[in-house]
Amino acid sequence: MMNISQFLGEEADLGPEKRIAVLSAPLASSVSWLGGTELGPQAIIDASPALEVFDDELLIETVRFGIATRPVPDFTGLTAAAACSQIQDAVSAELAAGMFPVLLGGEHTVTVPAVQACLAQYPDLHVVQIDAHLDLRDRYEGNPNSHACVMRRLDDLGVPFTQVGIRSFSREEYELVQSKGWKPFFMQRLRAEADWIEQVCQGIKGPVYLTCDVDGLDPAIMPATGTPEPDGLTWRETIDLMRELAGRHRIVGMDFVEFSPRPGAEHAAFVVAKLIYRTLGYIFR
Ligand SMILES: [Mn+2]
Repeated sequence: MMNISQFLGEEADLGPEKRIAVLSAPLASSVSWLGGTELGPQAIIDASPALEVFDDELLIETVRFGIATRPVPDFTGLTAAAACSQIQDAVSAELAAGMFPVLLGGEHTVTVPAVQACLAQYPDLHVVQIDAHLDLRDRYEGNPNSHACVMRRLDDLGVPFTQVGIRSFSREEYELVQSKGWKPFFMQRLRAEADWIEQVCQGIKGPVYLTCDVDGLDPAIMPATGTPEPDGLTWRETIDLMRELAGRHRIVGMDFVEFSPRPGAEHAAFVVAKLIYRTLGYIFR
């Protein structure tokens, strides 16, 4: 345990009956360019008390649904596999207790054990991925468990998924998508098809696990990530998607990954905290 601070600070006490568990997964073993994701969870938690608990769109105090924050684990000295096993156990325990898990990364690799935990409870799970990247490499720098391979690993598990905000990928990834007949929501497509949110929702059958790589958002609002790709999702596009998804599908768990705090870009941690809070509002209202 490194820090006992909680999401929303003292105001979390406004919801004494806890239904939501904020879990931290400060894993950063396969970073490609700019590091710091191991500091992501604490930075998001630290920014969150600055949020207004009365949601300005929903006009409710989402905090009253009960948000518990688990201590940030220390993964120092653990292999990525050992950390992932811990994450899977932690998410499984929350699900077994009837809690809604919100996982804070850490690098995107942490999604795999979280999805494995959810799959055990929801075999017809569908993953919705917000991301600048396809993350469909079989290996990256020789590592099959790199953050750049996370969706490939989910495909290995047989989980269907929908990819949104994509604007960076290798030829091999693109050819895989073509050969499988997948239809990612590339940014190009998203900007050309006004009904893209409707299309995302129509393509989903079972309960949803939402994985949000913060680099899916535009670097103007989200500069604090390893690979800030231009032309990302705006705040409005992101929350429009969250609102519709939560309104039409049962979201059973979610993560927010690849956030790495940057000096001079303190607003970015606040953006993630608000996105989490708003999305929880859409889910629990
Ligand atoms: Mn990404």
